[in-house]
Amino acid sequence: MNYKKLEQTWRWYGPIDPVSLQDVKQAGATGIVSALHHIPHGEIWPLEDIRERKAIIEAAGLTWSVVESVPVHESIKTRRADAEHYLENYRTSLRNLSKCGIKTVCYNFMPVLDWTRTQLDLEMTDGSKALYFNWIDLAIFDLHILKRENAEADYNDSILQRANEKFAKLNEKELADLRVNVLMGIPNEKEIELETLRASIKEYAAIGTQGLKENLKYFLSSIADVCTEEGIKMTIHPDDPPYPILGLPRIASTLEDFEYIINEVNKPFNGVCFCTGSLGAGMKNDALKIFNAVKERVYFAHLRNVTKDEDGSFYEADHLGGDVNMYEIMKALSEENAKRDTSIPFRPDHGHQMLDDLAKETNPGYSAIGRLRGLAELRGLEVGVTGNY
Ligand code: DNO
Repeated sequence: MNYKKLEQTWRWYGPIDPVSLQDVKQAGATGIVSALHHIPHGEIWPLEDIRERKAIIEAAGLTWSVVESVPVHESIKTRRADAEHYLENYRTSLRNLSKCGIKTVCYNFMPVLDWTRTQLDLEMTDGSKALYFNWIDLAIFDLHILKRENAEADYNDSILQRANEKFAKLNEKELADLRVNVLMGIPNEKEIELETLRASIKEYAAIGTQGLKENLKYFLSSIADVCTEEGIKMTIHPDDPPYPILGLPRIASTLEDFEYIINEVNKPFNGVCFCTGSLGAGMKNDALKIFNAVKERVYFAHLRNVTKDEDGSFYEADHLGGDVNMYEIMKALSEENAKRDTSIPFRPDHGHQMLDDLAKETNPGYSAIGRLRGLAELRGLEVGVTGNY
């Protein structure tokens, strides 16, 4: 096979990121994944702001390869009366990005919350720290902090019992930390308030899973012409974790979900951000099988790993450890990449907080050294898999 190299990218939160562009270069990435986090969700991304960010990235000798994310406003996901206004704004933001030559966009369609974890500093045996999702802690949040009606019905007896036992021993600080961790969003973006979450849960209960699927279809159909004209590729990020939590519907979690998404709006612009960590957290998900089903539409990849326990709780493992067989994924991704005109960008998604970063202020999952390790391992794996030195 005539292999070519994947594009090595790195998520950068912009000038406020404690990791500098020079750090990124030293890690060996060439592409940047970035977003305008200072623009409130739903507002138009102005041309000047896009140009400014692009100039900063290029001045460092790097390329702005992917936007992650142009957030989809809640009014679109729930298709409220003002959805059309936000769709028009979204199309304008896409046109502005295209004018600057940025053509790959990541987004998600998760209700209210982006990724969810219950702990951000689970200590590994080597002393590094990882992000953690634990069902018992989620149940404590749900029952005792959020106090959601009928929440008990969503947990099995064993989880409920352990949650109640653990709750009885938690102090105020531990409870406050749990609340912050679950509600935490993207660095420098607005945090979700408990009251907003409660109201959203009600709103989404009325919409349901099928309703949310229809709303995604509506969103994709509404941006299809702009994306096709401008040559923009949209990539939907899987739900993280890939199952319903807190009574909220999920629609981008399984093989069937992705087949639905692609088949319902079957046009080349409608693509997938293949995230091994998010998909790998699903007990029934086979990441390789999902990749093979959607590979022609994979325009961006997040490579990371998870280790699950029998409850389905998981921690973020080393990139080449955990439940996802990264060797198989890298092989399949490299084979798909060989067929493309332009390389598929991937980024080492998350990393452990380790070495000097343990003493630094870092964005959860996005410290420098853990990702540097991840990228180095993945880059080596790619050379090993392809023989393309
Ligand atoms: C977490 C990320 C997500 C992702 C968005 C994409 O670390 O993978 O926040 O960027 O869900 O829209």
